Amino acid sequence: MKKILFIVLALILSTHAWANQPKNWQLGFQDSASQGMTEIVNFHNDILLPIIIAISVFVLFLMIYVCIRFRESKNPNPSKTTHNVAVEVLWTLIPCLILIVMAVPSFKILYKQDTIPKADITVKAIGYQWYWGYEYPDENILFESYMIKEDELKEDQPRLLTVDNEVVVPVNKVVKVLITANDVLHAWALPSFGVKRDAVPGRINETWFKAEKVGTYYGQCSELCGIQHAFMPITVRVVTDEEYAIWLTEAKMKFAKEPITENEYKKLASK
Ligand SMILES: [Cu+2]
Repeated sequence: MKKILFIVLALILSTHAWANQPKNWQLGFQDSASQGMTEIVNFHNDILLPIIIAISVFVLFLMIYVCIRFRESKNPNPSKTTHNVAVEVLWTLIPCLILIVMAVPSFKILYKQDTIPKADITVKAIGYQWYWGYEYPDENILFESYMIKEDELKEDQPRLLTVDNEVVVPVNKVVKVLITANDVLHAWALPSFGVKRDAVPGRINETWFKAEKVGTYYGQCSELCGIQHAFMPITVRVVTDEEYAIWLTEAKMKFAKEPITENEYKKLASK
């Protein structure tokens, strides 16, 4: 009995610790950690899923009914009807109405995500083949973030998702993310925050999130970008304000951008 209790407890605790990354045999979305993602999850669960289930059940019922009711032995002389105006109007109108019912809340969420509130922190993510570069433009910080190989992982570090330098942001603050790429198309995606934007060379896309829970969150490049597309994960660590201040001081020393020399400046200017 004690053993079973222990196993159950271990299972509960272990699923808790893994809450922000994909789980084995997972159904549905990863746990939400921002209001934006909560809205997406609710929209899916409360509006989309019931409609999808209703349509699937209805079509299945129709097919079974037709197979039984109009089988050859029961119905040897089939009807020659080819048109029925009432039915045709209905099967156009009803799907239209269903689409409108889905579109209204969908656009509401979409526009909300598209309007970036006043940002507390700005992070720029730059996609490279095959790693991410991060810049905190207001703090003069610039660093690269590479995946940790499987044989170098420490305990509790998830495979294919752990990086050497994580993005660190404070909890409950609006983080604006500027997203671009330096070579080919990539995409910066973080399921728990409901964030996914293409990283396009020569152009900057914007998005934002406000993480509501302290923790480590994992995402992956989500645009096929070459042979190592699967090996450029995104790790965001959400910390308290105090921890963020400490990290910032350390990061400023560790990742400070080299100031540009006068010679380099002249070279650039003459181009
Ligand atoms: Cu990529």
